[in-house]
Amino acid sequence: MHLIIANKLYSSWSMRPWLVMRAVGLDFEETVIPLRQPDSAERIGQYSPSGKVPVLIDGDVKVWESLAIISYLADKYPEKPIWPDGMVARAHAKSISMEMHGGFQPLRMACPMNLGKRFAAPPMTDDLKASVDRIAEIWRDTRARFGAGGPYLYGARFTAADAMFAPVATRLDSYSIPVAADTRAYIDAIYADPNFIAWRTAAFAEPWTIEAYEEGHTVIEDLRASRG
Ligand SMILES: N[C@@H](CCC(=O)N[C@@H](CS)C(=O)NCC(=O)O)C(=O)O
Repeated sequence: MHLIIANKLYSSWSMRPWLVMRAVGLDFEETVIPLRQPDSAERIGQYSPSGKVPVLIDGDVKVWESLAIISYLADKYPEKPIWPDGMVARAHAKSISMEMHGGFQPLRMACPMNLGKRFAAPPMTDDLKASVDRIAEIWRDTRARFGAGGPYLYGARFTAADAMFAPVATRLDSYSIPVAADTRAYIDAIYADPNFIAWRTAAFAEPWTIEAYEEGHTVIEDLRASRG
């Protein structure tokens, strides 16, 4: 299988299926196409009918859209624990994953993923606060119902739902958004995940900085400079 993704520093949609594939130990080749380069659109277009990444190529099969890729992998490898065990937990995990995929625009617009910097908190508009409150509620409710056995949403195992929310967790941290202790604990679980650490280490090593994604935010710390 071949997963085509964009910058690990900035591309939250790319991170999601990559984390799932790593979490369940799938072998795959990856190609990183950096965004905002003169040939980015042409290179992505060679693989992706939507002109966006991630896209998964598996022989004759081409799957785009992050959640469709995860869904395809779960169909292809039913023995792999991509979703949590049990119909009820799986239905719940798919509900919150799809809510994430289609929602939280105020957070996504105000706080684009950037693993390399820590920024001052943006103005907390009503819309942004509603997004953050709903995310905290989802994590709290999911962990209370299903998470007793470990630090992830459904307990000891990192599932597709954790992959969908991983770049949400990093945004809350990157943009210094105040959160309750249980929300912080879940963010810390994502930062401690070995596959996430591998992704972030590779992100820090990337040569590209895209100013357009960084302007308008007050930098508190350049993590690539201090730890990269
Ligand atoms: N809904 C899509 C979103 C994909 C998306 O927006 N990808 C961005 C990178 S994170 C992209 O390919 N942008 C192309 C560009 O900016 O030229 C998914 O879930 O995969």
